[in-house]
Amino acid sequence: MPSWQKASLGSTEEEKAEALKLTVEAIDNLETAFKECSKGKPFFGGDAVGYLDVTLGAVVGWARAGETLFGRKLFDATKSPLLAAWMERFVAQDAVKAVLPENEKLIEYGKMSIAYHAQRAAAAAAAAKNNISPLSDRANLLNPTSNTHTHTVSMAGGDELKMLGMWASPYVSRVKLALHLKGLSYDYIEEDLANKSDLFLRSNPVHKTVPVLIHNGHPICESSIIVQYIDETFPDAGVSLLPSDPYDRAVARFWAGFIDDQLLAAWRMVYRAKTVEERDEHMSRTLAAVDVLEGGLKECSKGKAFFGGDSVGYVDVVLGALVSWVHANDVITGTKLFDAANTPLLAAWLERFGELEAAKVVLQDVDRVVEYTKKFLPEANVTAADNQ
Ligand SMILES: N[C@@H](CCC(=O)N[C@@H](CS)C(=O)NCC(=O)O)C(=O)O
Repeated sequence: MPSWQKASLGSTEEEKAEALKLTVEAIDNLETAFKECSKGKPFFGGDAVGYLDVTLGAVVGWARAGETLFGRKLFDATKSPLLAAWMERFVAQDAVKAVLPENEKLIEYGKMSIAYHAQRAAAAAAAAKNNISPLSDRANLLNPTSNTHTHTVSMAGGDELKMLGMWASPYVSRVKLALHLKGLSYDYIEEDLANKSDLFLRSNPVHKTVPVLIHNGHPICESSIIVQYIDETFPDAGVSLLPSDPYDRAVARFWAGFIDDQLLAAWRMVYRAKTVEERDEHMSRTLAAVDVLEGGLKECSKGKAFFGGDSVGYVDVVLGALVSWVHANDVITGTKLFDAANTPLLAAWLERFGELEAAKVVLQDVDRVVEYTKKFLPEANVTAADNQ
C-alpha cells in the first residue's frame, strides 16, 4: 500500500517511478502468494475467507477509490488475473459489503490527501533549493564480510532444520536464540549477502533477506515469523516462548512489533545519518522508543525477570538478539541505549539476558560488531565514533 500511494503521491517523478516499480513487484508476489495459499480455490483461505483475505481485503476500498483518484487499477485483470477475480469475489461477500467504506467518501478524502501531498512536495522542492543534502543510497550496515560456509550446531532434536544466516545480523540471532532455547539441532549456512546463493534466492525470493529457516525442505522467512513457527512446531521442546494466554500473546506480539517498527526503525537511521544533526535527531527518536519499551517490559514481565516472566519468552528473544548491538552502540556513539538512570528495568534486563547460556553461545562478540559497523559508517558518523 505505501508504494502504491507513493506511485501517485510521491514528491518527485523518480520517487513515483521507483514506487510504481515496487508496487508492480509486490502485486506480482501477491499473485504468486494467492496461487500458493488458495490452492486453486476462491480465497487465500481456500473455500472461505481467511487471515490473508481479511488483511488484503482491508485495502479493497482504497483499491477501488484509487481507480478514480489515480486512474490506475491496483489489481489489473491483464496483469494479475487471480487477484482481480479475487477482489470481485471478495466485495460480493455480505460481511464485506457491510464494512467496506463508501467509495464516494474515500474519493473525497483521497482528493484532500492529494492536495496536501502536493503542498508538501512544493515545500520540499523549495527547501531543496536551500541546500539540503539528500540522503545517499541505503548504507547497508549488514553486508557480508565472510565467505559462505556451513557448520552444524549439535543439540538434541529430530527434524531436519537448516538455517541460512549472516553472523552480524540480529535478525539471524533471533532464530539462533530460539533454536538454542528449544534445544533443537540445525545446520547453519553463512550466506554472502553480496553474492546470494541459489538456495537462498529460491528460499526467500520476495525479500531476499536472512534469516531463512528450512524445515524438512520448506522455507520459512522473516525472523519473527520463524521464531513463532519454531515455538508452535516444537511445543514440547525447551521453553515455551509465546504465552499460552491469548491476551498475553497479543501483548507480546505488540511489543515485538514495536521493537521492529519503532525502535529498530529509528536506531538503524543513527548509523546512516550523513550529518551530526541528523544522527542526533535519530538518536533522540531511538531513546524515546527505548523509554516507551521500558513500559512494555513492565507490562509483560509483571515484575518478574524477563518479558516472558520467570523465563525468557518471545519478546526477550526479539530484543535479546540485539544485545551485542546495544553494547556496540554504546561504544560507537557514546550514548548508552539502556541507561540505568532512565530505563532501570531495561538496564537490569540487559545484564540478566547477557548472562544466559543461550546468549553467551549465540550473540556476537561486541568488538567484532564495533569494527564491522565502523566500516559502513558515513563520514560524519565515523568522525563521531573515532572521537569517543
Ligand atoms: N524483517 C526481516 C529483516 C531481515 C534483514 O533485514 N536481514 C538483512 C541482514 S540483517 C538482510 O538479509 N539483508 C539483505 C541484503 O542486505 O541484501 C526479518 O525480520 O527477518
